[in-house]
Amino acid sequence: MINETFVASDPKSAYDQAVEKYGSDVKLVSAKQLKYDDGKLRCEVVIAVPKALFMERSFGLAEELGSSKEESTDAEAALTGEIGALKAELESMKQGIKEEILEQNDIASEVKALFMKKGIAEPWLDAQLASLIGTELLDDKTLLVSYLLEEIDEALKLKEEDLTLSKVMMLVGPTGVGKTTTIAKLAARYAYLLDQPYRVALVNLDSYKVGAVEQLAHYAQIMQIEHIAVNGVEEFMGAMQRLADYDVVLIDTAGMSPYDTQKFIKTVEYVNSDLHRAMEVTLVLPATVKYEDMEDIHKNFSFLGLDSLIISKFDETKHFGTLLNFMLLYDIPMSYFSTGQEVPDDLMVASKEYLLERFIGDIHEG
Ligand SMILES: Nc1nc2c(ncn2[C@@H]2O[C@H](COP(=O)(O)OP(=O)(O)OP(=O)(O)O)[C@@H](O)[C@H]2O)c(=O)[nH]1
Ligand SMILES: [Mg+2]
Repeated sequence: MINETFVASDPKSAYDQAVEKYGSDVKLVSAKQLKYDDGKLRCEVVIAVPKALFMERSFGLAEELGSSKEESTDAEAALTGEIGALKAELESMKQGIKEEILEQNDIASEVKALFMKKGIAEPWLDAQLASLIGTELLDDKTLLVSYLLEEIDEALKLKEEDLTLSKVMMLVGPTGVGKTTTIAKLAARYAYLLDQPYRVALVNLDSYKVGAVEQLAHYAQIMQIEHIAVNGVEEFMGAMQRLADYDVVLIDTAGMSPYDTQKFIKTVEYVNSDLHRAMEVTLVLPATVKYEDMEDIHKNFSFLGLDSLIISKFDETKHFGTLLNFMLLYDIPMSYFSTGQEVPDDLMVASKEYLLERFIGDIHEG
């Protein structure tokens, strides 16, 4: 394997460069932030790739050695370029015609406006409506609304709770979204509330917030379960070794604003440490998430390799469109919903019906 370093202003962008060059199977070795000679902070992300792939993508060697294709001539290249331009022009004309048809259709316009008002993004709606041109769905409002709801239902993914496997779950997310409270609820669920009791331990990686250790330790004490606060990757690996026999290990992390590069880099180190156990990284996202923040949250947290989504603060809003939008765009399966402040009661296994019922209620209110 060869290590290659990518540099950008934030870790996700540096990682994206690596993915663009090598595809999504790149192995992340490390990520750190450095002050360069020009005084600017930059992130260096190191990835490992097989030597042959490195040679091919960096120097085109494999192609040179293995290819017997003749070089295309200038004339061929010009022709290919022209055909490409024509195709693009045709595509844009087709797009224009579709937009016009939809704009002239009152039912499509009305339903689109309704879904947009409830938080569903325009590009997703446009794509759905364009695929319906020429069908009777565009002539009937009720049918069209049902169709779009079905499409949303189909696009939502669930992460089923598997009670047969032991699990390590790390909860990450913006500040104050309910990570620690949800960990306490999950701990109670696994330790006491299921048919069979599981051996549960809590690990705290939040060395930033004053009182963070005490907050989790307090829950651990009430529930009489193991609790370890660690600082640094070495200590984390040691703790995980000590907890090797536990069925469920829940890891709490520091809340991070999408602009907290230092904390992200630290968390990447934890995520990539060699635990000898699969770890599920779960983003805790509040149902109240703002549309403007969604993209930044996804951009930064997806860098940690998100396996699932816990939706918190379900009780704090009646409007779920923005949240649905997040899932339509980013395709991360939902595992649990947090529906209030009460530990352990206000937690439920994620349910499409529960979420969609609320969204439909909101749609019917107009
Ligand atoms: N209404 C409501 N409040 C919640 C929910 N989950 C957590 N909270 C409250 O949100 C506040 C923050 O919860 P924490 O669990 O400390 O959040 P956190 O993500 O661990 O916060 P940081 O560690 O500071 O990033 C507390 O007052 C919780 O009681 C929920 O589902 N609904
Ligand atoms: Mg916390």
